[in-house]
Amino acid sequence: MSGPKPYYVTTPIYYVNDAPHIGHAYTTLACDVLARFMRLDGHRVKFLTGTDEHGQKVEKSAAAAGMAPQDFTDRVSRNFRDLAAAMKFSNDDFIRTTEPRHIASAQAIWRALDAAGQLYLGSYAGWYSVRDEAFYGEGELSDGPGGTKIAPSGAEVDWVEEPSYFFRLSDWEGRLLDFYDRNPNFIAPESRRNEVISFVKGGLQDLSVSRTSFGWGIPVPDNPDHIMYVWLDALTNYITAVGYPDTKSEDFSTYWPATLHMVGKDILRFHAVYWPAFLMAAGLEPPARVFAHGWWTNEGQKISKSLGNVIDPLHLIERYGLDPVRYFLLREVPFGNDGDFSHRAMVGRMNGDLANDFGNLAQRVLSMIQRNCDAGVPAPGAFAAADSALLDRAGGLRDRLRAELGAQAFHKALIAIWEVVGEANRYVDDQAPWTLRKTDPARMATVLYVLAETIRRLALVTQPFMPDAMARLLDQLGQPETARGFAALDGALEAGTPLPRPEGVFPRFVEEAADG
Ligand code: ME8
Repeated sequence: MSGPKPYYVTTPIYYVNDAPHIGHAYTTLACDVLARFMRLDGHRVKFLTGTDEHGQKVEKSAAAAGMAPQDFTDRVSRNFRDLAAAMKFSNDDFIRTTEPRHIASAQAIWRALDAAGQLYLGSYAGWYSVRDEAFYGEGELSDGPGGTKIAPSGAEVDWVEEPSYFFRLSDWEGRLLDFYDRNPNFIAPESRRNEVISFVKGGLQDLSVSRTSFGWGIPVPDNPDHIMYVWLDALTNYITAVGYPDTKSEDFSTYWPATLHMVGKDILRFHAVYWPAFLMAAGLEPPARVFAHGWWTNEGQKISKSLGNVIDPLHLIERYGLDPVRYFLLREVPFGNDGDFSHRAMVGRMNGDLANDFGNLAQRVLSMIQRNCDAGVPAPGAFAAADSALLDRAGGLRDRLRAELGAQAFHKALIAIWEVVGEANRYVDDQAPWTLRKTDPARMATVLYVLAETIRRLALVTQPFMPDAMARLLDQLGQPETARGFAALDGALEAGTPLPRPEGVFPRFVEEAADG
């Protein structure tokens, strides 16, 4: 097929045991920016998110809420959909693991693994953490209070003994190492890749892939005493959404293998070890890349329900506005590292980078045009070196962003955009169009044209990060919907285009008003 490569990006599917918080919003936001960028850049895109609804943890949460599991998951899953709408996520699909399409797909991968001789019936005796929905070896645990055992994640584990099917994970050690070797970009960032490789080199045990001590899950085909282990069920969502088991379908052939699974560092092992092993064992290709990002804390503290410091993204949006929140989350912390949310840092970015740097640039240029150029794009004369230099820098952003976002370096992409914002602000000061108005109106028109065109280019490439503010800015530049894809970067503003009265797109955060 010709044209740019199709792009398939996925978020983890979130457990419906609890309300969505800033961590969930963060992962999906990162994927949303990539999906929007790739669409604007002309790719066919599939962006998937959803909810993980089976397993012991969800069963327990439903019981604690006094609800039947299906009613409970319906309710909590709805909260995740509402979050997606509030954050303006542009996902093309929202998958729930309780849907018939997924149950069929999970049972199909089970059958494929069985047919390939990868499953056998045995019994599991060992440690299990309900919070992590994970099995742990004795050697991974430490002692907790009151004789309890604690997993590396900090979760308590219980001793479990039950009949179980096993997946022959131990057979895949060599093939996984070989796969990592041949696909150096499969796991990012680099430090995480090294962790995964040393984990696999440490030896893999066969994995328990069914449970019998509770009932909330997908029945194992031909043996309904067992339900599928929730991680085998959940990981399969990524192929369900492209039509598995119909591997000949248009969607499957277009989008599988996925371009990118975005996950938090807590669940990298499942995505970078178990998932490619399941896929290869079922005769399917592993995804091209798994990126494990870092962890958010709140004002320096671990975010947890028991500390009562969970950050509700809806409250953030209400307080600061959606675009500043989207900007902050991806600008503040180098993507891949852990980060800290603080009110101070949020307001600093909002008032500094957004209101002062970008907002003022747009507002002063567009107001000058409004007042001095008959409320329309001025006609430029010949460009001086400084003019072409600025236009070239703004025009070069598309390639720069392709590279940075190809590596999921969101913060570097934003830094690159703000370098051009800074140059444009220096250019305004150097060229002093307010002085030219009296001394050389023709040159003033050129300078204002160069600035308006620079702002148009900045607005186009910033759309994936802040879609609302940039849509308003492009409105103020008289740009129709049809001129907002990256192909528009090959064109330029047309002199004489009428421009509406400008309005600020980045309000300042005023402390008193918020505390009242
Ligand atoms: O693990 N900082 O679901 P989950 C950053 N259902 N990201 C965070 C975060 C924080 N403090 N807290 C959560 C599951 N996240 C499984 C996934 S996929 C086939 C199944 C984000 O609801 C981060 O992306 O526990 C993390 O990996 C994910 O939420 C865990 O969500």
